[in-house]
Amino acid sequence: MSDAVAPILITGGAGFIGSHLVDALLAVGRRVRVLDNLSMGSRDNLPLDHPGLQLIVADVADAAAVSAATEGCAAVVHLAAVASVQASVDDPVGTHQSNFVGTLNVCEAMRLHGVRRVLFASSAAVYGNNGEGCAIDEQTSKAPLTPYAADKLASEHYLEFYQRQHGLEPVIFRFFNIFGPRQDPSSPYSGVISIFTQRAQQGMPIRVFGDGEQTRDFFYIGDLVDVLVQALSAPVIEPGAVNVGWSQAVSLNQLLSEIGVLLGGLPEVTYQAPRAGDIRHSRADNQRLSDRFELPTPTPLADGLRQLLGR
Ligand code: NAD
Ligand code: UD2
Repeated sequence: MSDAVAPILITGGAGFIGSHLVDALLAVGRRVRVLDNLSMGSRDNLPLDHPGLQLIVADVADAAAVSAATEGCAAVVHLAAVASVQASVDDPVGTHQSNFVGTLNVCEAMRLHGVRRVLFASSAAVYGNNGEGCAIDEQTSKAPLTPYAADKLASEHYLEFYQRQHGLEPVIFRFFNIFGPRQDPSSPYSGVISIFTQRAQQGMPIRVFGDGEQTRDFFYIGDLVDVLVQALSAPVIEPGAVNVGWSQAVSLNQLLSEIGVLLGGLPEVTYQAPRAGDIRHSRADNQRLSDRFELPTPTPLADGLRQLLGR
């Protein structure tokens, strides 16, 4: 089956990032197969009546299910993971099944079925606190501080082993802080933008952990999907992971100010103790990203927030 008609497998495709990628691929006529256990993702995120979409409700820790889903695919985008750092601290064994064994199952399935291109969602978490206060490049030494981060880094190493040993073509992305519609705000550990915008819209008090001067490198989901689609068909895969960020530091206080302007005000904002292990400044050096991909014009934070707030 030619690659042009073979489906793209997206593990975790019913989630925040995955479901936007599903939309983008269907829109250009690609067939998509989603494997997701719906532990966080939802059917509501997917156009289930679209003829080009197949949803397989299964666990990436189930090797047979991953193998069956991978057979006949042109490429894999491996997004499935328990994305909560806190969950990995509370249940390292359970989350390891999703966040590492899942990756190993994807590698094995691709080897078995001769599928070569795989995009992998790693995280800036692999850097720990290293590089804090300056732009973090991909050579920054790794210091995974949590089981979540350790599983992401281990997954990177296994993908690179399968590249050397079995000819896989992994594109490893280290996402900084992705935001946009469908990012689930329901957990205290959900993305800060999803939490702040939801609570501001509902007039519920907002809690800032720290003084609000901590900064993050926010990257809108539409811009990320643009890059992922390019990476699926890039003719050449160069070695080495790629940071995904705009190299722009935005503080939580700046974020709150932007939300306040868009909504015409904010609910009560309280400043509490910083979270244990919280990183104060996180900003990507994105030179490699811009060298390897045609970056879209960055979606300004205010525009991304408008999409979220429906304004
Ligand atoms: P998400 O929770 O919305 O998506 C993850 C999806 O994986 C969900 O649909 C969930 O149901 C599914 N899933 C979880 N465990 C599974 C399992 N065992 N088997 C099958 N499916 C399973 O989160 P997201 O923000 O879309 O994250 C996607 C990927 O990007 C994750 O790997 C996450 O670690 C990574 N990432 C995200 C960010 C960010 O800012 N959103 C930052 C760094 C890395
Ligand atoms: C993000 C990822 C994490 C990991 C890490 C790597 C998410 C949700 N988190 O963690 O998985 O990849 O990046 O660097 O994708 N905050 C508040 N109030 C709230 C919620 C958050 O003050 O109600 C603060 C929080 O303490 C932190 C900042 O906002 O200082 C950002 O928190 P986050 O969880 O959105 O993202 P981060 O960078 O801590």
